[in-house]
Amino acid sequence: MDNKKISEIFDEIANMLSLEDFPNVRFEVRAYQKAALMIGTMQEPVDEIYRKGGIKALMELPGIGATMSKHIEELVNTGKLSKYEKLKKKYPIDMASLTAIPGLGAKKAILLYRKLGVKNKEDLKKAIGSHKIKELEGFGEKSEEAIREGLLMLEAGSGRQILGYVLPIAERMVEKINNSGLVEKVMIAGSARRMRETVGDIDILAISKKGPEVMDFFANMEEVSSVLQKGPTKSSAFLKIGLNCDLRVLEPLSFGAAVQYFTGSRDHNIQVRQIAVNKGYKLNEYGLFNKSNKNIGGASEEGIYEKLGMQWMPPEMREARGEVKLALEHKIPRLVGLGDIKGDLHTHTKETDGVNSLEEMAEAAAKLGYEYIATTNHSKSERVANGMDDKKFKAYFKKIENVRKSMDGKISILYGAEVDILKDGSLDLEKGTLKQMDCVVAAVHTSFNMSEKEMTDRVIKAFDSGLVDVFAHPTGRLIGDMKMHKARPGYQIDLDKIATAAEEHGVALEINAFPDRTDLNDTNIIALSKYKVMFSIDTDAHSTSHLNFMRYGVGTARRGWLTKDKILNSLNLINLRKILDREG
Ligand code: DGT
Ligand code: CA
Ligand code: CA
Repeated sequence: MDNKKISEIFDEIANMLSLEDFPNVRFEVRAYQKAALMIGTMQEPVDEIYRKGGIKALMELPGIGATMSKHIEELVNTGKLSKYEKLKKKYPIDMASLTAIPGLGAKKAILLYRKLGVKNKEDLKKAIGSHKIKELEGFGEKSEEAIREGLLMLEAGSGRQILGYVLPIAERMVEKINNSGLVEKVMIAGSARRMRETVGDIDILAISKKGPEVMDFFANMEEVSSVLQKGPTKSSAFLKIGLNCDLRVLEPLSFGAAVQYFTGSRDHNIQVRQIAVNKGYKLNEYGLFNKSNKNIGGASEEGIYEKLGMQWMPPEMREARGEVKLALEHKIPRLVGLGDIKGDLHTHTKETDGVNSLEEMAEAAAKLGYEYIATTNHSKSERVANGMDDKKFKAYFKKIENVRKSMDGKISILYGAEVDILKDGSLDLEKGTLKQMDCVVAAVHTSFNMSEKEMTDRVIKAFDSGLVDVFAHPTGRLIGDMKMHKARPGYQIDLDKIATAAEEHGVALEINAFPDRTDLNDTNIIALSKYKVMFSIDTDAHSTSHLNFMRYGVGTARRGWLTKDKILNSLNLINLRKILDREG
């Protein structure tokens, strides 16, 4: 059973439990929500962790206690969970589908069930169609409209899935194919190799002399749900995660051309093919052919670009945004890489809505080779996230001092907050509290429905305080689909004005690496690269395992062509401090 399914079951249990009335039900709901979040955002499959290390290994996972471990065991072994089945009998509602709709939470879904008998999306559509929802107490016209729009938004969803969910699965499949001993080489191509924020299908390429055996192996992989097409050189399967996967087996001499072709993007390929035509060559997925129709392509993609007089470029750049011209001029920049990242400036702990302690977060960051980590918990307005007031921050500061000592120089801990930018542009903590901090991350979490001008002014007013170091997830949009968040369009904001003000005040704009945010995204970054503003690539980790999301932020930065000198957290601590310590 894959992580997504387990996570969904825990989430549904949480939803159904929240309707129950017994002492401490809130804590139990919270435990299921936490477990759902942890498993839904984990990069390793829990069923494998259980099979390898049993209950003990499960209990070591952040946010997973004894009860949850037993539940996972039951799910992996029997495919079912008795607690879940019992609750489902009591509340026969398709909560997962209903609560996935933006604008519809568990409480409202239950009310709709009780009052109108709405059990699933079909029933909901009927209720909307007959305008019965707005008549209900606690709903009204606005609420009905919000649900209707949410439903439309969800159904318009393209069937694409987020990279942070797909890539680890694709990588595991590649590893298994590699370990089969049947292939000489195997790799991921397509949008996943280009680190696009969502993936439509997975493309895998292999070199092998044993095509039919490779395809048998592929067809029998546990990730595969059904085989759609099976031939000696190309097979397609529908995966259990709900995406297709294409596997192609190639000759060594065609591999370079195939890698180039299937990495894409399509628009990039069209431009590259034109370069080949101009040289009197023919380029397709089988090779690069000269005038006498000889394949001069070879095994590597570098070879293809070289023979076309082009510099090789990172896959993230291949979106037909001017990279072909740069490659012809041999001016491809050296993009920022994961190895350039020296720390994470936006992380949470269990003091608010995270699951790990500061010690655990700092240890995990040190293991990643970081020089520093900023601990940036929510401020008081974020009540659902258990945000802290000034007094709590001051107490937390003392705690940081102790953890700093216990870290014994392994890593530096920067004291910070993710402070809310309130509706009027003021910050949710006192000036004195914020001044004491090393790194102030500011964010908009409320009143999304302002006009573009109001929102832009609100944020710039916060910058004017001179206290903000990083502006978190600048557009507020959410792709959704990763249990942490529901899909949501961003608020209206003028990013050009924001970048100008950020430049003036020395505020870095965040590239939030949490896979269902990726905010700023690639197109935002490209649009803003004309400004001198710095970017901060942060994970927004709510657990130690989320610190590994950094690669999605780096991928996004690379898709926006960013070089290291534009990245705040590529600076070493001494240089970072010079920027953070400036007086506002
Ligand atoms: P996806 O799957 O929608 O996330 O995006 P891709 O880029 O992985 O697209 P996919 O899987 O349809 O095809 C993989 C690559 O194969 C694509 O990036 C470029 C290449 N390709 C596919 N169809 C065409 C085409 O009609 N013309 C050209 N030049 N290349 C194509
Ligand atoms: Ca694809
Ligand atoms: Ca494909």
